[in-house]
Amino acid sequence: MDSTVEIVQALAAIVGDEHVLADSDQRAGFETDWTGRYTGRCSAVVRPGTTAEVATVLRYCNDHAVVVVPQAGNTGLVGASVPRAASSSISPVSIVLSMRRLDTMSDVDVSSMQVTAGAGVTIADWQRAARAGGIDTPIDFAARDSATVGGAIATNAGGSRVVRFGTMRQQVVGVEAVLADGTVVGSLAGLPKETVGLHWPSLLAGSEGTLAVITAARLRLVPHFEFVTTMLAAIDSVDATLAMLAVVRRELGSLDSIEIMFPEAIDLVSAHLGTGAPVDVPVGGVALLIECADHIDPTAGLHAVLDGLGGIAATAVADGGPRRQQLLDFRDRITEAIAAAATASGTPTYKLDVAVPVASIDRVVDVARHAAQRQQARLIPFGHLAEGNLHLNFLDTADPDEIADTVLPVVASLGGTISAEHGVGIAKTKWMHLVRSAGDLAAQQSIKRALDPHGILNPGVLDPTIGRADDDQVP
Ligand code: 2HG
Ligand code: ZN
Repeated sequence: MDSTVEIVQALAAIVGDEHVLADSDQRAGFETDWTGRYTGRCSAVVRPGTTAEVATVLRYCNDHAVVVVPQAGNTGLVGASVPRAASSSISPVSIVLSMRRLDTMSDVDVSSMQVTAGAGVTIADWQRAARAGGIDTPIDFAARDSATVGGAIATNAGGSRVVRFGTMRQQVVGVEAVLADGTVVGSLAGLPKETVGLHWPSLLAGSEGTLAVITAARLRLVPHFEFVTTMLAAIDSVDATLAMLAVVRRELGSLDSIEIMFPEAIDLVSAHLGTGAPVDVPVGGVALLIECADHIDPTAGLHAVLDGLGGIAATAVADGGPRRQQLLDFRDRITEAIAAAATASGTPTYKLDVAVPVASIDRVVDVARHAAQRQQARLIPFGHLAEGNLHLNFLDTADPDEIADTVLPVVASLGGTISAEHGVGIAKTKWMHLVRSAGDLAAQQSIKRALDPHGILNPGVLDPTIGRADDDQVP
């Protein structure tokens, strides 16, 4: 085998010396994830600038048994985009393939409501381009300034507008990607109807860099709504919240997002922002952040629907401007508040991202609270109400596995999932069998072997054989 130095030189010959970062201080920012929980070592960071360069790099790595960890915004929360120990069973040499330089975008096409974006385009830039064309993106989430289109497809990211437009998977009209051997697959033609065999966007959305490296995508756009009404509401109980959800989903065509925050989350973010919450959340209650967006002012419609409902303790409303941003901050900045608390305590946050049928969210939060109490940890629960998607953040956990072993089987028994929108990465592989049958997992591994026979693409990620205790039950 070639030495690491020879491999790095060969890769530099493909992308240019200045786009290979081999020194440890240059690599550092690419080797540890955003939360500080996942970290590893790579031989170099390689930063291709075109699809052709990605293909040549992958062909070389495939031929020389070099592990490839694709990365773009490095905002992932499950350890899928940083180097890891599992690579060493494949090869001692690994690279982070940084996709950030693939950041070009086509003109926005308003007649098809589509745009083509490189994998390294940030969600915020995608949004800016759409809005400059008088339309909007169907996806939005707090990490928009760093998270990229490629990463969002690879993890099937969701965010706050899923209630209206679906997850990232549903926004990808076409995708261009490179297989491990350098073959370029997919299409950016943007045909809403095209049925000639395998649908690459469906296969690659959620594949977390294990089947191919996404280089560009043809993305769906949606109308821009001139009027947005934002409401932070304190609700007496989760039962009242569920009753309200059913009514607003049925009656409010303008519903754009409905986010849930349990009192622990509101308290933490209020302290972080240095301001009291605009509404007091009653004991046993929750806060909801509701947004309605339309071509006519949706405020009166929102009030009319809520007026007949019980359980609303208090509301704060904004129809734009700094006041809207203030209300949004109580939701958008929770992750940042959690990260600050973790930094202060010196223990990285342990994050679970689960989804259950909405009627069961209270039960899951209860189980999570007890799991936290047993370890004298602190639970910060919040999430996306309509999808029953709960972000269960544990601060100061002594034993994260014990938390997952307690919470995830309950989630599975309620008909839920162990990952809703953050992916599995290396963080949740041990629990995949709770929600996928042995046959299902074996079929997924067969597809992986067919597309990446040497296993160079993101080894360990989504691999159900990693971290499985022998006595685990397989359904
Ligand atoms: C969000 O909804 C993100 O803000 C991050 O999915 C969630 O920090 C988290 O757990
Ligand atoms: Zn989320």
